[in-house]
Amino acid sequence: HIKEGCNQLEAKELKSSLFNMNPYLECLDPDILYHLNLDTRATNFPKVFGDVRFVCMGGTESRMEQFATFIMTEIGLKMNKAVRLTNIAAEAHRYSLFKVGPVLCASHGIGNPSISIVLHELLKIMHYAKCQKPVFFRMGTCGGIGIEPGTVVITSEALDGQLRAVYEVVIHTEPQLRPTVLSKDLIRELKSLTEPCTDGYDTIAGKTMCCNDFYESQSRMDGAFCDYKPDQRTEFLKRISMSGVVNMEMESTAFAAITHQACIPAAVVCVTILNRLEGDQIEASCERLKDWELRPQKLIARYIHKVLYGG
Ligand code: R2B
Ligand code: URA
Repeated sequence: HIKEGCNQLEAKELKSSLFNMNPYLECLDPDILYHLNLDTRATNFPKVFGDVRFVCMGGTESRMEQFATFIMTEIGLKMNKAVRLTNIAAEAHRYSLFKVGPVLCASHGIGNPSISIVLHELLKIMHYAKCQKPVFFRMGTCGGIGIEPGTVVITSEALDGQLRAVYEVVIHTEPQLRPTVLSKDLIRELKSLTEPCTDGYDTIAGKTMCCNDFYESQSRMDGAFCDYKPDQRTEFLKRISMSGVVNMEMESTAFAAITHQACIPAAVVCVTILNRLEGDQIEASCERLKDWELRPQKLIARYIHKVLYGG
């Protein structure tokens, strides 16, 4: 379904509220957003998604459904309690997508490849719907380095496994390094919304190392393979800690680079679920993990509430 004349399309900017969008999108009719089970012919994007101002992403489908329900009451939208929110992307069986007024909640799975796919499709939703100045958040879990489990970390810089502030994409066999830039204003704003005395836990800003694996790349000793010794693990964790890294997770570089490429302000807020200086296994109970996972959600909800209603 390539529109006539588009085979020789000159690269030109589409009129969009986003920057650097693919000029060839104009040639697609429809454009099928395969992983979200949406297409531009079947769905009126401006009508369905035009009012979206906040896109909130997190790893799992259930956490994003929970956040969607939570944010609904936070922003004062009412729904019959017996009715469950609809997962718009359910039929695709890959990611979940919930819309609560101006808030779009999407799951992203594990790792940069997974989040990058859904980010491409979410950005195309923003583009086709002509959303004005959306803000993106990733809320998640992470391993803390030398900090109390349960601490919330707002990422100041997203670094890759080589401590570079880049997201590497290999295109036509060539690595391209895309800068990972997060919004300094958002970090400041989020920090200002913490309530250290009443929250009962710390919220700090610091560098995040984004790894392509949970086990070896994060220097765990409990993976199926392990070619290093405990003292090498300790040396690695201490070294990255000395360079300002306070936590490790698996999506922040793609998230920061892709949102930056579209000039979208974005922030990463993760709760630490263990202190890696003390171990590798996640020993916290399910109840405790559930409680910790709410912490990034609460902070982002405060931000959304403030933007929508002030004070
Ligand atoms: C944090 O937790 C997940 C791995 O367990 C991964 O998605 C991440 O970034
Ligand atoms: N997620 C990670 O990627 N690493 C951890 O240690 C915990 C959560």
